[in-house]
Amino acid sequence: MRSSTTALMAGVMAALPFAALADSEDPIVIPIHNWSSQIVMSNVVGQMLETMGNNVEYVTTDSQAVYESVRLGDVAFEMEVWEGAFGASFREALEKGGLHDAGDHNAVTREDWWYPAWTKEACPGLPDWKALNDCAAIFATAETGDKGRYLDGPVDWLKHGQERVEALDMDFVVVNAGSAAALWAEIGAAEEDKRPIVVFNWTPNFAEAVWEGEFVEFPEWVDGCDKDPSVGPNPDALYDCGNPPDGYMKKAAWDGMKDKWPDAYETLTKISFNNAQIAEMAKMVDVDEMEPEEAAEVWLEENKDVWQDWVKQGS
Ligand code: TMO
Repeated sequence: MRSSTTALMAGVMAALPFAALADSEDPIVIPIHNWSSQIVMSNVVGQMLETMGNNVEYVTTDSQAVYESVRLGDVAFEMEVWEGAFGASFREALEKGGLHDAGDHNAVTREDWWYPAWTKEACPGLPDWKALNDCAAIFATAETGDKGRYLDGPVDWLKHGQERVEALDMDFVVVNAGSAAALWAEIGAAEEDKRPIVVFNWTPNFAEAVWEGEFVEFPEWVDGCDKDPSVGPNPDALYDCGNPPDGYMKKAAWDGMKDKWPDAYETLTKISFNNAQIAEMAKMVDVDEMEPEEAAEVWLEENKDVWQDWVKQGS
């Protein structure tokens, strides 16, 4: 079946000397991770590529190891390279070679320690991190003794919460949530009795439309804070800075993609989502409780004007 199609294609190409090279029929493998906007966006892009005649497959992967997978061509691209969580893994893979920066989204991102608005009533010096630390006792739980509890994201997001607590000598214990859903459950539970909490959160996300809140202001991010101990206020420690407050969100592509799927690659380079669009993608799953595939279908249906110029229709 495949070989007769190929033979037929060869005949067609020979008859049309100026025809563009067709994209490969091999599936474009798209990685999926463990937060909603990335899953929905990946499905949105996958369905977009299908309208151009591409075959698409999804694979669930670790969100740090994925940069090695893109580099080796096991997956074709990564749609959400967040500076705070993945900048280090992305830069490391860039240095090894095999993947490249396929452009920025319009979105401006931030990922860091965050608290819902009611927390500030119990700790009025917020959002300053030193004020947070002086209030550590109000965040204590049975699990953390007399230290405050900080609920960090799942371990693969590598937020270095524990390293930051040590670098800044904070009276907090870092507990990793098992999933993004556990973070939302914690905020929801605390809301009932307005219990002060501090958890990992990010923007763009659905959460900003649901809960008012703020990021903790840590010592300002300086390039190298995660690589060079002398950078940041503690001369002997890494991770003694907050994450960038205006971080990028990039797309990363396997170097071989542009030869194997030239049209799909061109589409990938054109795609750029903004904060509102990304927050909406997360909301469709986390608030409206749609399945990601369905959310992607609805998003594409409702936003044709956004994406139609990005795809090339079969000619
Ligand atoms: C990578 N993330 C958006 C969950 O911080």
